[in-house]
Amino acid sequence: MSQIKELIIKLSIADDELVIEWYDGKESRLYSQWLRDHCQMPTSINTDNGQRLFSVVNIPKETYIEKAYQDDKGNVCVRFQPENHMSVFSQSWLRKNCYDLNLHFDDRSEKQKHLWQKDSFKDGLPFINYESMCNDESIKLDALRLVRDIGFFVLENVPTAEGQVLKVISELGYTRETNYGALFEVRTEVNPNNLAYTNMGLGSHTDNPYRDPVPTVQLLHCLDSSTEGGDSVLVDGFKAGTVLRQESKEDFDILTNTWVNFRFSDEATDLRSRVPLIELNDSSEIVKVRYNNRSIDTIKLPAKKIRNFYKAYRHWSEIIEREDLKITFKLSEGDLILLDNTRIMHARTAFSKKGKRHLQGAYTDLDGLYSLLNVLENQQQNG
Ligand code: NM2
Ligand code: OGA
Ligand code: ZN
Repeated sequence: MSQIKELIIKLSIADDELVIEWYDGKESRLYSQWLRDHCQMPTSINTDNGQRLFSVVNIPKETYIEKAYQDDKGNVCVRFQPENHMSVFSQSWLRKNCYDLNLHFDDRSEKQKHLWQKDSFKDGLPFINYESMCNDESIKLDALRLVRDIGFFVLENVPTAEGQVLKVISELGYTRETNYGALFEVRTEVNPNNLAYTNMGLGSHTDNPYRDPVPTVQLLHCLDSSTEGGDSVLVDGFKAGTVLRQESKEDFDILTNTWVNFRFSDEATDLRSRVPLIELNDSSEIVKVRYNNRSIDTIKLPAKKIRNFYKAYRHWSEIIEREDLKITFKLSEGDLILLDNTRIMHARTAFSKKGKRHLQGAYTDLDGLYSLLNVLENQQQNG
């Protein structure tokens, strides 16, 4: 505790801020209303679950800090008027949470990722052994970190039994059921409602952009693979987005600012969405990409925008098919690929009618996977 006591060198009040001089020379200036809003006392938060018991409108507008000092344990005591409310903050809480030294980072942003291209995998693909992942939490953590950092992994030795893809999801999160079912069979069908169910090649795409919200994780488990062709292709859509931005900021801006419609319909379904092909966060960083030439709806833009849109759209389509961005491999029986469908585009090459190719697919969502990743990382940090 004596270590914690030394975090703060000096406390003072300046206008509407609490000024903290930290042990390492850094300074924080914390706005009085922020500090009152983040009060950690049992009258302000439920101390069991950390949830706040009041709303910002309950804080008087004229709130000011009357007094601030450290008690004999080093805690920072702040008296707010006109409420006459005393808040006690630990020094470590203040250091971890003060907004001027700790901006929130966006774990979905391009900035937090290891962007990749073909030559990034010279030493092989990120494989994880299925049994090890199920039996060892540190391997599960490795797998989830791969999803966060590079956007995919390949599970090896998943038993080639029906429905295993749902078992894999139950290890990591929750199944996202759709009109295609909890699980769907990817193999050649007669009268398919989707070109995925033919032997045609499929260009690089993200799945289900016509659904809002989109399923954010896709799994494909290979049960049979004896055709010629039918190779799998992956592209890092965030990397592709950065290439587009470098080559033409104008094209990039058009795709982030223009919302387009996607649609999927069959007898029982009519799904529609309206979304940008490249989505940015509030710091203009890429957080989602979408592309699916098979299911983009009629493009209806103001006439004066159509030419420039087509220039940008063609540029984007051309980049995501570049050989130097693509990795190509053939799934073997028992392999299962899991990918971040907001980032990684996938494709497959056409395959022969001779032989058998059968994948079982399913969707889950990133929120469940990231939640488990956070829990496992917290556990690792706490001991
Ligand atoms: N399937 C395989 O998003 C798409 O339409 C791609 C999806 C039919 C569930 C295919
Ligand atoms: C899909 C798809 C790829 C494949 O089903 O969404 O893209 O390898 N399939 O068949
Ligand atoms: Zn697909």
